[in-house]
Amino acid sequence: MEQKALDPLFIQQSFSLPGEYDTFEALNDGHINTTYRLRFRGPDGKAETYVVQKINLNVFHDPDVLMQNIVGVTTHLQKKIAARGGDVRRETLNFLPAADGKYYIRDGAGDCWRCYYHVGGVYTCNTIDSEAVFFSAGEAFGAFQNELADYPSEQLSETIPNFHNTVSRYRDFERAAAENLSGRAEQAQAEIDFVRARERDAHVLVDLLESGELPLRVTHNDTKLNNILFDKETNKGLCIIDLDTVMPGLALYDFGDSIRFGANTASEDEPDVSKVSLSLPLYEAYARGYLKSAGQSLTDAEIQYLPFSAKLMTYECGMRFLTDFLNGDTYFKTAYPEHNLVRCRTQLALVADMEKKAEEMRAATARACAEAGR
Ligand code: GN1
Ligand code: MG
Repeated sequence: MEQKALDPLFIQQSFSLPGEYDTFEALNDGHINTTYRLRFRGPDGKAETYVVQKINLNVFHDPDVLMQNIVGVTTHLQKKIAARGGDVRRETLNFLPAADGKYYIRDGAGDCWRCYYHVGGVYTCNTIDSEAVFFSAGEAFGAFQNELADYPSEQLSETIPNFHNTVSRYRDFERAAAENLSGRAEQAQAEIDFVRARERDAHVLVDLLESGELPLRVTHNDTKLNNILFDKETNKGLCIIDLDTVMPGLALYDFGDSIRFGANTASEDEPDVSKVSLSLPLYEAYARGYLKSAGQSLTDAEIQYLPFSAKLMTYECGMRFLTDFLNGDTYFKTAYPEHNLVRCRTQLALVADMEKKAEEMRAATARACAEAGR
């Protein structure tokens, strides 16, 4: 993927940012957008820092709709935070409008950029071993879901249609395997077989949603651990970021995806799959935190499928990495040719480990429920 650098002065002018340009640095966490931290210094020497992102138009085709969603959601959150006496500038993102009132700008090359105030005094993590911090991640995503429970979902557009529709994801995977555009299908035969052997799983939540047994809610849909800013002083989950995929969805997508990423004992692209496993203590810590915040609003059916959702979201993600590998790396940013296959392997190894630990996951969920009064 092409990496056009940010032009600080163009950004400054476009968003009317005060002060004198100081520094910028690239932040490399996400697989989709390109993110920078940009700093300006005022005449009094005081610095103001912003986060500037180039929107990936290959993934998000309509930046107007995307930013309407995000600003709608952050405005809603800002009101809630203010009403409970919280810190509006730190507990959610605050985007800046450009001169035309839109929350993004388009440069001469057709690229779109957005800008929000940087939140200070925080850290992010890609892996975690602290149960207390992961508990707090669960609390934070549960609280996020609660605060959006009354958001008018008809005002939200589907920024990526069928994003967590595992049946349509499976179809995309089979198409990629049949077309084999990259010519690499043979290299991934074991992974293709693994995904095919579990096709039935792909239907479970889709069917329950269709039959009305699971409710549609406003959900985040990308609840990776590194999408939470943790407060350096309190170690609490302070601010949820990466709001591109906030859409109507299942609570189970959010729970499952958090476990997929955060309760893995290895990172998402660990080449040594023997390091991959589900940490049961981390699973239980997250479930306790999530149920503490959101437990009262979940239905019995949602609670019943919590452990399954962790496996399903891991399966989905593995299938998406595999699909992209077969297609020739056209979706996720990759750093080397086998990157998507390596990522796929960690996900499928985690699925296999979760299958072995299904009973323990159920028992841990039951304990977390009892603690939350469910
Ligand atoms: C992408 O944008 P980022 O890196 O937080 C992807 C998620 C995947 C994730 C896997 C819009 O998330 O769906 O689960 O990579 N986001 C999009 O790490 O496709
Ligand atoms: Mg992200």
